[in-house]
Amino acid sequence: MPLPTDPRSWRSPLRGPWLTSVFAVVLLVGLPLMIVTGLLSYAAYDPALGGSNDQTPEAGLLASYIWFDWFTSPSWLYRLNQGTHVLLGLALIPLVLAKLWSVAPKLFEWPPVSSVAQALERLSILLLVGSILFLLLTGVMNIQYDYAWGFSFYTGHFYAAWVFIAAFATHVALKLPAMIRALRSRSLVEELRTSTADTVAEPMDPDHLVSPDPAEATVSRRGALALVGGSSLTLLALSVGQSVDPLRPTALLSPRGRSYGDGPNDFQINTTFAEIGIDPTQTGSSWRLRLLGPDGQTRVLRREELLTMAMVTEELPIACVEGWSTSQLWTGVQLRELAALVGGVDVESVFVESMQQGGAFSTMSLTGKQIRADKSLLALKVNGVDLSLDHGFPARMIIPAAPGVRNTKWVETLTFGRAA
Ligand SMILES: Nc1nc2c(c(=O)[nH]1)N[C@H]1C(S)=C(S)[C@@H](COP(=O)(O)O)O[C@H]1N2
Ligand SMILES: [Mo]
Repeated sequence: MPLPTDPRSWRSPLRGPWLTSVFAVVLLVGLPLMIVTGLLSYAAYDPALGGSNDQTPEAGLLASYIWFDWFTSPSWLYRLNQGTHVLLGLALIPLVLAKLWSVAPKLFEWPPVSSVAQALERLSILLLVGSILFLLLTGVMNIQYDYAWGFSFYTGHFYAAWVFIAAFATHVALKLPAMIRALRSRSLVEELRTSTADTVAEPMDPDHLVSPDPAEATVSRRGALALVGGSSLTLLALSVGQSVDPLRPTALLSPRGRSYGDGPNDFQINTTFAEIGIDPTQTGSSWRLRLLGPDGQTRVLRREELLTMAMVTEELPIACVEGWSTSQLWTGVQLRELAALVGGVDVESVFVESMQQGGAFSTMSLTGKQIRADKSLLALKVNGVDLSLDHGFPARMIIPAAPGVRNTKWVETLTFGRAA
């Protein structure tokens, strides 16, 4: 049997510039959308807040596109952004694999280097393929297994994204003319009408995608496109329910897609109360909310005292970076009212501390914009009843338009500051 480095070992008659370009043009639309939503997601994490929020203090130029504080409205902004990023990413997996299959002979080309220009092109392909597989793999693992590796998802996915962006831009610049030419070489409508029996290889091409010794077709181009498109749509259909409340039970591929019963507290939980090991007696009548102001003012409030303050009820989403989201009716005290209690009318930051000891999400910083937003709440209730322990009883943050991770549960201390 010939080795994969031998062009004669690649015999599918479907392989050729036209089919590769059909996959390419879909990716050319999809991947930039992945890049934009990905970069926006990173901006939503507000790396400028530093401290417990950001694990890429060396990002430098790579984060220089973030000249704004993340938005606080519309409240569904992060939900839409992240739902798009994750669902589209899942749907693109079959396309990426099909595209790689279609250019496989090139990936195995031998000798590996024949000229300087070709060496540079191959290097960009290596970075392109390596980074996209890394991004898809870490993305899927982040959804399915929460952080099952030795590095931070946030850091790894971010730096790999920049490798990908550079390699993708290079690849598009080099290949765009060939893609357009190949797309013009055949009619899509005609391909979709061609049966397997009539499927023959494309004419030999300068890039050597077409097999020098094509076998007989076992599937038509129409069949191949249907297989790839069908796989994408299936992944999408089995995942979309994780971001759309009424479709929840259809999200069979999503770890948090299962249905949760009909009670007011029956919706997704990433981290349960039992998992994080807070002593349950701490959430009882001895619980106090501590407020620290920018000039050293302090207030200590019992839950009953908080409940006598002006209550605001808002329908607001929790939208995790993992793509799942859910909208619920939260009731609580506006964050800016709490700031006012400790003299913080002009505050520009708040440091939130949970009763949870340790773990990446036990502390969190928020911006002045987030403190001032009408819909930023310290929530005490959800859907008309007290929060359950799993949802953060006695109190949790609910920040509009922000990533779910901003919604710290089991809040104990809020420290307001003047400097951002
Ligand atoms: N104290 C604490 N708050 C937390 C978390 C946590 O692990 N600990 N998880 C965060 C994350 S990642 C999300 S998406 C939201 C929603 O998670 P939940 O479903 O566990 O409430 O809560 C956030 N608040
Ligand atoms: Mo999350």
